[in-house]
Amino acid sequence: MAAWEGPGSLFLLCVAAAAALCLSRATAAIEPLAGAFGAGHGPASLPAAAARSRRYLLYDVNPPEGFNLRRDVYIRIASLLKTLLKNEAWVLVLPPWGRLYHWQSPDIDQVRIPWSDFFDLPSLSKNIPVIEYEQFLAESGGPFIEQIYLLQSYAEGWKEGTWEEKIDERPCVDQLMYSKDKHEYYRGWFWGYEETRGLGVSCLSVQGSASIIAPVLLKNTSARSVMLDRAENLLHDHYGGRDYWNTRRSMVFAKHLRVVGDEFRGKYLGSTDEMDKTEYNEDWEKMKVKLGTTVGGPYLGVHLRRKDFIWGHRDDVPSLQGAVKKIRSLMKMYNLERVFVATDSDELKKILPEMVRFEPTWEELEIYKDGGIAIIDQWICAHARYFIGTSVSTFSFRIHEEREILGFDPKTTYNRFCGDKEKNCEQPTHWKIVY
Ligand SMILES: Nc1nc2c(ncn2[C@@H]2O[C@H](COP(=O)(O)OP(=O)(O)OP(=O)(O)O)[C@@H](O)[C@H]2O)c(=O)[nH]1
Ligand SMILES: *[C@@H]1O[C@H](CO)[C@@H](O)[C@H](O)[C@H]1NC(C)=O
Repeated sequence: MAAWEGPGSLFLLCVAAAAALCLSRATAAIEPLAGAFGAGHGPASLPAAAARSRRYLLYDVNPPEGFNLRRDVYIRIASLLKTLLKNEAWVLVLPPWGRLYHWQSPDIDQVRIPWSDFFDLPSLSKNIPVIEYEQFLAESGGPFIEQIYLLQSYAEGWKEGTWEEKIDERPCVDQLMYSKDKHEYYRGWFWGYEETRGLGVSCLSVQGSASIIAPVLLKNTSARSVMLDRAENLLHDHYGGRDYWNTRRSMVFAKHLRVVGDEFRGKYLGSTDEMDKTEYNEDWEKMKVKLGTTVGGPYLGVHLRRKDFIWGHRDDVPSLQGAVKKIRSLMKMYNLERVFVATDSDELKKILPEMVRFEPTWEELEIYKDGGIAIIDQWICAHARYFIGTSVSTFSFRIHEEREILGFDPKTTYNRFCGDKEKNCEQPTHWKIVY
């Protein structure tokens, strides 16, 4: 109990009695704080009174989804948060990382990972107010989430040709991943925080973009903390628009990871920002490089996704020999002597011995974790003179965006390997950055 004592003394009184009642009374005191907490205010600058009255948005994503799709869901939720902020003071609670299917390195603890291990929090805060889960526990009064909405699609599906945005409370379609304990609290997977409990769970069928749920959060519930589970069911408010890019630009990688990537470039790839004349500003709001002006380091950047992609997307993924052939031809064409490869398999090295790879020591892996190593790989690929990725890999898509932000010529970015027998090898779409 000690973990959540303190500011939330009200909760202590409530636990034994009808908690939900106590909580709804507590939330009735919320005063609308319109304008008092717009985007741009870091959470640290909040006066205590405002911190007490703001509402908390939490979310989670379908467990099998990978790191890079989750980064995309963050952008959708950030857009929802901006909509909420037009009416009330809300803060986004960053869902701790962990238990991801791809993060399989043995013997390292990979749950309850805070966002600051991977991203620069002050940068995120310049876009929307965010706090880590631990801060939520400290300031909201305990490990309780008042209302959980499980998002699902409509049981009846949607009739072809009649797309409409809608949201309704509906019976849960799938078996609930939450179960009631003997105190009537909901237990479930809360990012590895076993003491966290939910007070209410209901299912919402949803078909539409993220902000469609804003009226529900503002009007249908007075819960102070609301979690949207299976948040990937919400679509983008406006994919590729200015708001999308602002959020994307605010997702600056944590400095310690960028530093490791930069040192590696300097040491093994003959590439530094000075030598490459790359303009970089840590402050994403000041980062606005004209497309096509960035040259990058003297190496080819490759992302070759293997593992589950070999059986998942057969036609559009090359054989190893096919990939090596393409790599060698690109090196020749762009007159590059070095090639950096980011990949989730060890197979390529055997037939491309000259390739450079970031191979962490055990200690590095323990510190940066699988997610951090993936980011270092992405950062190095993002600085290559020419990049080629894997078809429909969100890992590759995130590299495209990083290069778009850095100001590379789209021709050097939106490229992918073709399957050996692929007839119509369509190249990735250029999503032009909007400021
Ligand atoms: N370090 C490193 N990890 C990789 C690489 N490729 C894939 N991975 C790991 O495998 C995961 C791939 O899953 P995602 O991040 O979802 O990206 P994706 O390639 O689109 O895969 P799916 O979304 O599962 O279809 C990454 O998060 C990494 O953990 C790579 O080149 N380098
Ligand atoms: C929200 O409340 C309105 C008005 O009471 C109601 O019509 C609507 O169905 C509710 N929506 C959800 C998703 O519960």
